[in-house]
Amino acid sequence: MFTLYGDLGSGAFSAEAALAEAGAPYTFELVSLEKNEQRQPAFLAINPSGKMPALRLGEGQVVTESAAILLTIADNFPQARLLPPQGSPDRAQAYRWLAFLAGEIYPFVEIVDYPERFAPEGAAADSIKAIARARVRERLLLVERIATGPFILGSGFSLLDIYAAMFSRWKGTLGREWRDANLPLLGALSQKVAQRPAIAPVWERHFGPISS
Ligand SMILES: N[C@@H](CCC(=O)N[C@@H](CS)C(=O)NCC(=O)O)C(=O)O
Repeated sequence: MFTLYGDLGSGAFSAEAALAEAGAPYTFELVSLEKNEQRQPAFLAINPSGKMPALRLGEGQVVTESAAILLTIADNFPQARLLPPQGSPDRAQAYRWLAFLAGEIYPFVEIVDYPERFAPEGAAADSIKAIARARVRERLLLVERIATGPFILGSGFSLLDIYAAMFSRWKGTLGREWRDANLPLLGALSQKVAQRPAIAPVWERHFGPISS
């Protein structure tokens, strides 16, 4: 049994969708971002960096970092084929874009969500937020260009689709109007991800109906 810690609509979506797609047994422990519970001692004991998601494996060990969690789930459930075959060109592309989303985009989400953490005394948190949002948009547009469909990789559905769809749903980070006008392919991809039978209920809990 796995235990997933996180909030609805957060990075925990990607981990939960992967667990559901793999048919893994898991429980979901809610950690409220609104109540700042990720910074309380109970959660810091699970992930000292105060970030979600965190996944407790059956043996009790904890894995954090969303990309590491996704790869761990793929490793644990090879029959779910959450990644293209090992050694294939598409496997390399899956690693490439997972790393891009995790390393080049996710850190800017913290700046958009919590600009005051990055604004020294007197600095304008609003302009820092605007700059970070521009970087997220610019980089997600690179992912939009490769999402030619139906899935990002020619070999078919993978973890990358779950992860990219999640980033494109964060309308608070992207701005809903901008997202709808600029990410049509990621929008179509999100529909596909949201409609997968195992993921559909997870998507609904985290993001509501796909149209919103
Ligand atoms: N590098 C981390 C980033 C995770 C992250 O920033 N998660 C957000 C929620 S989507 C969070 O926990 N934010 C709370 C905070 O920064 O206090 C990962 O990939 O898991």
